[in-house]
Amino acid sequence: LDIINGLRQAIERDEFQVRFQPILCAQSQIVRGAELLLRWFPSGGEVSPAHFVPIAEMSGSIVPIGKWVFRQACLAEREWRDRFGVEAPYVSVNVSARQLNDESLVEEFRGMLAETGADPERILLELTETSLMSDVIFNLSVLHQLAGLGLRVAVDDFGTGYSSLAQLLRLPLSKLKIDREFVDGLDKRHDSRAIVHAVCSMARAMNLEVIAEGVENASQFGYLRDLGCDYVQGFHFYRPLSPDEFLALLHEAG
Ligand code: G
Ligand code: G
Ligand code: MN
Ligand code: NA
Repeated sequence: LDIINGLRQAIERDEFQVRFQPILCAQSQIVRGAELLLRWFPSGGEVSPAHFVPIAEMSGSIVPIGKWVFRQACLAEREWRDRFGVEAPYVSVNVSARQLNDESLVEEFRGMLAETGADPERILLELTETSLMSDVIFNLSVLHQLAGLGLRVAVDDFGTGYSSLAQLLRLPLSKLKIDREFVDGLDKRHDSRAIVHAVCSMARAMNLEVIAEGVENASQFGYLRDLGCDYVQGFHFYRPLSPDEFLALLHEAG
């Protein structure tokens, strides 16, 4: 109950912060994007999103929180592009299934894009495979409206759900994020290599780019590069960084 009420007041109390985890081109290892990850610091502590996001989804707070998060993504996109021009990284943002059921979502996103001057084509919405398949017909219409704003859509945690190829082909997708579980298995299990290989070939045939998340060592990275994965993200490269740390990294690289 404390957490539910706390989440309801967290925005006005200014308790949320964002982190950016760099996403690199697998070939050049240049930073091309970043995933925005939410952090909550209620008075005297920190609560992990793994704990509070499911509660926010259940209680409905994820709707206003998700709008706040999207606005942070817009502000970041605008700032990075002002500083770095065409070389600026794109920003990737997690969107919960619950947000898609909010009637005002599309208009609110449209408004925030206009207000901030963010480029929608450089904002990637990450939706989990499970949430995309939960209410397929309804989600299809919302996703097409979001894509109509110019926003990009990625399937997060790909490989853990049960989407059919036919369903995937109806979604306006740009990227697949292959789940950490398969990346983790790359240097241990033959079947993980087969799965990553199959996902990369399928994505290429569908004209989608593949991001591997949770890359923790050089051996996993080697497999991913050889298997034709486009982008990599994980502790082997960078942990989630504060906005200032991320900007410093971009300045160093530039
Ligand atoms: O950031 P990691 O640190 O611990 O995130 C844990 C989980 O919380 C992941 O499943 C991640 O997708 C989710 N998450 C992190 N930030 C956000 C956010 O802004 N919105 C939503 N819906 N989920 C988030
Ligand atoms: O579910 P989603 O993919 O949005 O989750 C992102 C989560 O993965 C965040 O909690 C982030 O901190 C975490 N993460 C990012 N890189 C790594 C990694 O290399 N290993 C592990 N175990 N977790 C990671
Ligand atoms: Mn994600
Ligand atoms: Na994921």
